Amino acid sequence: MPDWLDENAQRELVTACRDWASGPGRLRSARLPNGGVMSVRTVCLGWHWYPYRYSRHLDDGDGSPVLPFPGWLADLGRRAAGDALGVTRYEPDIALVNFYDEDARMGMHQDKDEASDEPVVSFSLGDPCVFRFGNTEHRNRPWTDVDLRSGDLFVFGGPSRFAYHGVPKTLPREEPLEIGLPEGRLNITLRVSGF
Ligand code: MD3
Ligand code: FE
Repeated sequence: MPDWLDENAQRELVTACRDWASGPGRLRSARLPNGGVMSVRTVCLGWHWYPYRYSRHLDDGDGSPVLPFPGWLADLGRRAAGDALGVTRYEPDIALVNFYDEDARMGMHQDKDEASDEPVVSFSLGDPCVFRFGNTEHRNRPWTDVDLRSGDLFVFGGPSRFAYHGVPKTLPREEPLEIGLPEGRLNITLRVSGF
């Protein structure tokens, strides 16, 4: 849903992301099982997240607390799921906040760490990107490339919930944004843990 978040809502989310990212939780570059390091930096609410599992403690041992998942964010997610899918019940309890600088990418993957098949709600802020929406069988074609822009809402329910997806690149801004994010892209996804 293009432009689902108005400029004020975008600015408020950016401010919240800055608080989550700069407080005791902070943004981290997750280490991949193959030894690589993700170019995207992430902070998680509700749980800590490692690729690819949720945890109550971080093994870099800096003692960061699990950040609370705020009620207002669940309310926003419920409105989003309602507008996109017509559902009235939606109780997300995990948020993954991803920050992309201009060189960051996310490889094709499925989101299978949650013990629930409830939809994933995604908000995009800042720089546009190419979002690659694949299939449920494997990480290869067929896929559809979609540009996501600041303010866009995307809800992935039903069979799409377990589709492979990724972000092959971010794009330069087409117009200046007055949302308090001078560069880069933020994506916030809301999930139901099922834990
Ligand atoms: C489709 N994030 O955090 S958001 C992720 O833009 C992730 O940061 C990307 O993939 C980003 O796991 C894409 C859109 C998204 C999120 C979850 C999905 C698409 C999805 C789960 C299932 C299918
Ligand atoms: Fe994902």
